Amino acid sequence: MTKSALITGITGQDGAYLAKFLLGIKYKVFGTYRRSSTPNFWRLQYLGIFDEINLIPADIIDSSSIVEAINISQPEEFYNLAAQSFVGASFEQPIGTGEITGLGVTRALEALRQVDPEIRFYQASTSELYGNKAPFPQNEQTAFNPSSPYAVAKLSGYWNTRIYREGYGMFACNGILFNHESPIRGLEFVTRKISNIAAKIALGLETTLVLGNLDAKRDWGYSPDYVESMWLMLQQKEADDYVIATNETHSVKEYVEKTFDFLGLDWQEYLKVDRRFLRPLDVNLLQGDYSKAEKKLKWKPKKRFHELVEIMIKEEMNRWERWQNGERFPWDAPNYPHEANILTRVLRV
Ligand code: NAP
Ligand code: F7E
Repeated sequence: MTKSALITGITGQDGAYLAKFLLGIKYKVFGTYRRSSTPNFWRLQYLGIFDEINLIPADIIDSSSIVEAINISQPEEFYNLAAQSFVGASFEQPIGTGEITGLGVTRALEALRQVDPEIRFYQASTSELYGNKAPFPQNEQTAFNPSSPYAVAKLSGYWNTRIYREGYGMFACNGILFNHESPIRGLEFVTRKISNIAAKIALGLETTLVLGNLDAKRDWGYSPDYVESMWLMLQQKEADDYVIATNETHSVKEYVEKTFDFLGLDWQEYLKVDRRFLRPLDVNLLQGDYSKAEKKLKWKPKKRFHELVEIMIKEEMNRWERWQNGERFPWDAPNYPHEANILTRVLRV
């Protein structure tokens, strides 16, 4: 029998890859999208699945629209990927982030509890919960110490997911996912920012890459690998929480070096550091331990750091070259403002 899944956040990186994965295993896929003045479906188009998705207008800050989306789709599985997901922006919009990324989860869980508590629920939790000063590698037992308004909002989502599981017996899982990237990652995140600007530098379209904290270390994986773990969690006998990671950690500086090495360029000639990209508080070191997922879900990452860097820069070079040759296709970069024109906060001396 065909299964149905409802994905909030289908227009984002993971939502698009998860939809592609589920369609590949013959699911009927429903996805919610927010009304905006300009269409925002480029990722679904880029992956060639736009026409196969059943779209439902809904906003995670509006409970009634979530209830309606559940009633329309009648899914077996509900994947809650909707979030204000950029840590940097959570310092600029801490209240909005709490509404969407934190209370949004409560709205989704409460809608499911009231409409059909048998629907299985996946919550997109995050390694940002560990914050600073955590021992490493981090696993499901490591204490949380959130270090941003984003992480605080996600902590509320994490606990409510557990509360609805333990209190109401709902099948609700947290995937504690470490950073995962891809060529359809948002341009504000550091990996995509580096590969996009580096490709432009290589093609003479840009002169400088401007970054903030180069010493931060992250456990970076590949988004298409990670969305499979979301599905696996919802296929188990019992609901549980899982760390999804690569067990490797690398600094932002290493990411820059590897990218420029690939292009045969000396990164030191192009990189500048500007404090406008420093966060009021940053997480210094994240490194996951995915042993539980490997043991119980039989999941492990297929792509490693070096392969990820290569996939990202190759795709960006390919796109800019196609663009220079006059080809037009669904893609965000040509419409993205120069970051020098984005004023995020007053910098006090
Ligand atoms: P993303 O590309 O930023 O996508 C976020 C999605 O949420 C977009 O579809 C966005 O819609 C939607 N959204 C935002 N506000 C909403 C609202 N008020 N109502 C309904 N939808 C809303 O993020 P991602 O990288 O795919 O991540 C997916 C989820 O995993 C997020 O919850 C994120 O916090 C979490 N996570 C990500 C990572 C990672 O490294 N990627 C790691 C751990 C956890 P629009 O397109 O309209 O903006
Ligand atoms: O930053 C440093 C920055 O914005 C990574 C989200 O998906 O993963 C993501 O959060 C590091 C930070 O991702 C720049 O300070 C230096 O230390 O790519 P990012 P993130 O904050 O780790 C987690 C797991 C999530 O859950 C989130 O949703 O890179 N960094 N210079 C910079 N970061 C950015 N964005 N831009 C810079 O210029």
